[in-house]
Amino acid sequence: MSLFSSLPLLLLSVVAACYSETVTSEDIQKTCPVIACGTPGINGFPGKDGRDGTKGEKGEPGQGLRGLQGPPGKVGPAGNSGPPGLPGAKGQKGDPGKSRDCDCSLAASEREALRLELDRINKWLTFSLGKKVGQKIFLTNGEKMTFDRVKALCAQFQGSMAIPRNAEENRAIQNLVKEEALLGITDEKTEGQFVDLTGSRLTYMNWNNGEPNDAGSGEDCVVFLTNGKWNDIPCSSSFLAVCEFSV
Ligand SMILES: [Ca+2]
Ligand SMILES: [Ca+2]
Repeated sequence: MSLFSSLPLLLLSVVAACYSETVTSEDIQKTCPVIACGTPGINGFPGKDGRDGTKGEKGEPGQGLRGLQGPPGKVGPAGNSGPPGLPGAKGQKGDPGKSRDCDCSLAASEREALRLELDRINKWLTFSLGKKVGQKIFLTNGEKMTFDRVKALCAQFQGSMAIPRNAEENRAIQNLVKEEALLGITDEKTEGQFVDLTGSRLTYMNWNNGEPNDAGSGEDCVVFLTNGKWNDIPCSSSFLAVCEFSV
């Protein structure tokens, strides 16, 4: 039998029980309402679920096994430079050095030895290759070159193109060379006005007959002829290279 179909029967039983009690009607009015006086009823059905309560506090970590540690992360950016450190401890005293006087005396003896050696080499060169006149020596490498190349060659060896400044030097060159050689003389800047490589006008000249004639398309350089005379020629022509050096 279902609960709802048995409910009227239950109520009827309760009313009958109330009338069967041996109490007065006055007592009934005071103490016995119809249902309260009866036998306690059966508990009702459970109510609906209440609303969710407030969130509880975070629980303690669990007791499960921990996973393996992961790999290290990327290196972060470099930090700012720190303040300079404290000065280091003072070092030990060094060994005494050589005196300046001692070094100078050694250098002087070495310079004297070098000077003597250089004099000997100059004599050998003069004997075998060049011609010395006063404090000047003329040397040739035996090659034919243009004016510009001879000028550069002589400068490379701290010398300059040969220029006879007097008859003695002119004879020295004549004794040195056995073919036509270039001199360090030119009238490139002002036609007909021959100067040395510093631009100074010449005080000694030994031109061949009819020279300088600036023949053809122009002759602005000078060649030393085998007879000791000079002739102006084109600067593009190649002749024997002769340099002069101070000794
Ligand atoms: Ca000329
Ligand atoms: Ca000429």
